[in-house]
Amino acid sequence: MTSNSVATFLSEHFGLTGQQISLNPIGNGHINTTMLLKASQQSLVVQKLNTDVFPEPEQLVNNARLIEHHLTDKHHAGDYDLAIIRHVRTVNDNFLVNCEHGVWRALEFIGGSYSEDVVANIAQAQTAANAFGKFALALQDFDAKQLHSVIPHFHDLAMRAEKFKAVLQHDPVNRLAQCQVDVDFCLSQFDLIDELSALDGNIPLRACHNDTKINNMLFCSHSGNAKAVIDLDTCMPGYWLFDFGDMVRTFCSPEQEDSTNLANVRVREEIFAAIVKGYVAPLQHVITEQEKQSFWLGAKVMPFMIGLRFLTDFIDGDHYFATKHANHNLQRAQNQFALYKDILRKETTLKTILNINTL
Ligand code: ADP
Ligand code: GN1
Ligand code: MG
Repeated sequence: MTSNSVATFLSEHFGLTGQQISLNPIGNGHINTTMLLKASQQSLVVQKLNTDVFPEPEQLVNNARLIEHHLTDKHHAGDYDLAIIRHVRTVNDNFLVNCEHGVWRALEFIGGSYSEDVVANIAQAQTAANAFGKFALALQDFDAKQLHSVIPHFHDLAMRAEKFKAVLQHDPVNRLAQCQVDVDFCLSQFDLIDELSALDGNIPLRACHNDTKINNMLFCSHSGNAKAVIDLDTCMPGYWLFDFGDMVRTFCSPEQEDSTNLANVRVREEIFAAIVKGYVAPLQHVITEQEKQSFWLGAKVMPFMIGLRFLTDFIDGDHYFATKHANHNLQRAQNQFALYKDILRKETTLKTILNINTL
């Protein structure tokens, strides 16, 4: 099937009509293939789901639709003011279509919007964190047990460490020698696992987004306000510290996640403060003291854990994350470890910022 025939196939299934149909990639996601399907009257975001990562695409869609319904009720009650990304039905009343090119779904396209890979300024960080906070608040009374665990143990550092050690044993593509320093560094950091397990039972399990990357926020092209929280694929029960930590991971550095300019990979403290302010404000009446205390650990753990996952995939031969070249996962991992080290260096300052802004 050519790209033209995929476009035709998808437009027929999702009921798009007209002569000029185009299909072009959008965004920088590492897992699914996300494209804009454009016809003269309408555009849709179409995604080829990565069925190695999400072997049960029906469960993924079910989860997202439950959340869509919940947010829609909140919206009608005046309790949620962001746009809600809805799945689009096929002409046969399904949400998924299969073709020789994979399993596809379509989402309503939100026009007049953009996303960022690097946070541009303090106001933008606060706006995005506030929107993720509103999203978390809206899901506060959602029964997280309804959600299928599409990737079990997703933010379980102990499981990630086990996978890492297993791949080290096999070194399947002989890459270990190339990254021994990074491997040794990772092996020296696993006390974090005990720090995390000490939290179990002390903080509530919440319905979490679990991928609060800055590029999973849509901003309004005119005002710069937050328009929608997107990419609900990994919404599952979890802890807010991970959503907080993933914002720190992806908002704070002035460099892209795969930048090799490690000298400039650092936490912008003013952006860190903006995340705390923006995220905690909507949650202030529901967040517990222990949860606030846990945010420091979230800020540390997320850059380390995602770095560990990139490094694991590098050693394993790049099966999980999409890569553009042979060292891509290694560069991403080294970038994340540089950020993690800067967070550790700035512990006193960042903890003070956290305390002042969560009083
Ligand atoms: P991925 O799994 O590839 O990360 P996302 O759902 O995050 O998929 O989408 C990738 C990018 O596509 C986003 O960063 C955003 O720029 C754009 N995008 C996604 N959904 C929409 C939408 N509903 N309307 C407009 N743009 C979107
Ligand atoms: C992946 O799909 P995307 O690019 O939004 C990954 C996240 C990582 C992120 C690192 C299902 O997110 O967990 O934090 O890359 N998603 C999955 O940038 O593994
Ligand atoms: Mg995304």
